[in-house]
Amino acid sequence: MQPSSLIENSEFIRYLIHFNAVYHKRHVIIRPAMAEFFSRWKDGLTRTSKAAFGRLAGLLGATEISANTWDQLEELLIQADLGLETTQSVLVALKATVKRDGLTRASELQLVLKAELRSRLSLPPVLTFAGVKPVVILLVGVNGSGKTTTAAKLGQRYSQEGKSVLFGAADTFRAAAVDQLQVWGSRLKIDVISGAPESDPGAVAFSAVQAALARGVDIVLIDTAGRLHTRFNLMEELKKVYRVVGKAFDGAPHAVWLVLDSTTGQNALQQAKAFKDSVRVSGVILSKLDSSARGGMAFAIQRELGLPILFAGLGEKPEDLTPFDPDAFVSGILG
Ligand SMILES: Nc1nc2c(ncn2[C@@H]2O[C@H](COP(=O)(O)OP(=O)(O)OP(=O)(O)O)[C@@H](O)[C@H]2O)c(=O)[nH]1
Ligand SMILES: [Mg+2]
Repeated sequence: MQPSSLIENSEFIRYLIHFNAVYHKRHVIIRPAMAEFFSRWKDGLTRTSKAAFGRLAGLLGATEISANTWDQLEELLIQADLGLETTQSVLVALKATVKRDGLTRASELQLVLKAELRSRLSLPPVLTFAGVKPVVILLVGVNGSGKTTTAAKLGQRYSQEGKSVLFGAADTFRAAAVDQLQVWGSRLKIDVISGAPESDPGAVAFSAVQAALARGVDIVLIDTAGRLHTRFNLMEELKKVYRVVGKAFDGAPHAVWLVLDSTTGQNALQQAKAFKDSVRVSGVILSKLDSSARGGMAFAIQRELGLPILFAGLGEKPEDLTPFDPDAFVSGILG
């Protein structure tokens, strides 16, 4: 996505995109060393890389570029879950570059492909929360996508940055959901605001924001129940949570982050469209990239939804969340 279309995403931008030097400094301190950082991405993306791009070296060997090269490349990109539309558009762009630069050898395609894929991913906006307190972040997504784990990961990340954090356990649907967040809360020393089982999730979210206001907390992470994007009533319930949070604190939620399970591949696009239609989704978190062979869906997310990918989940532990890095991602999947 181009910066201009990011800027159109105005509500989100109002609070979150701000190139702030202080944040950059902190960010660098908590980031692992560069080599470790890249190897983490590489390890995390092994499955996608092996499943789809493993054949790339063989395909782009010493031969001349032929119709067969294009057919095989097409097959490979579809297999990597780039989706039909994105695959076609990548191929059109590659053919144009090959023609323009007079390339004839298949081996020369590797770099062109890398550059083309990289150009389709944008750097995540740098997130700062200057002037907003508390920043209210709603985590949404289908069942089991990784919302609660992501809440824990974000909680740890923001705590380490020196921010005070509060969890709102607005998943009142699943009996064990509150316990799960409470376990994370006690491990990470983050308080959890919860309600009675089967109570109204909007009421819990409201209480969490009120508690954060009263306590002067910096960030409230509201975990919501997993819901199928096709279930009308559940999506209406989510809209209500969104509205109620706004009543507790004007302007909230300041971010709605959709947690997408990378292993679902192209189906994640349908989910994302439905969530985007219901609540103002401002960014995507790709969870489980480490156990996915379908990481190529990231390209379609950016192309078709115009949503920034903010973070990637590369494991189950709280430290296994990293800001989305397009360079590391492309290098990782190309192996
Ligand atoms: N490998 C891996 N596993 C993950 C990641 N994120 C979450 N998981 C696992 O995925 C499973 C589901 O995670 P949850 O955080 O409970 O998902 P959820 O969206 O809160 O689920 P519901 O509340 O039931 O909708 C758990 O076993 C997590 O440990 C990730 O980035 N990598
Ligand atoms: Mg959950």
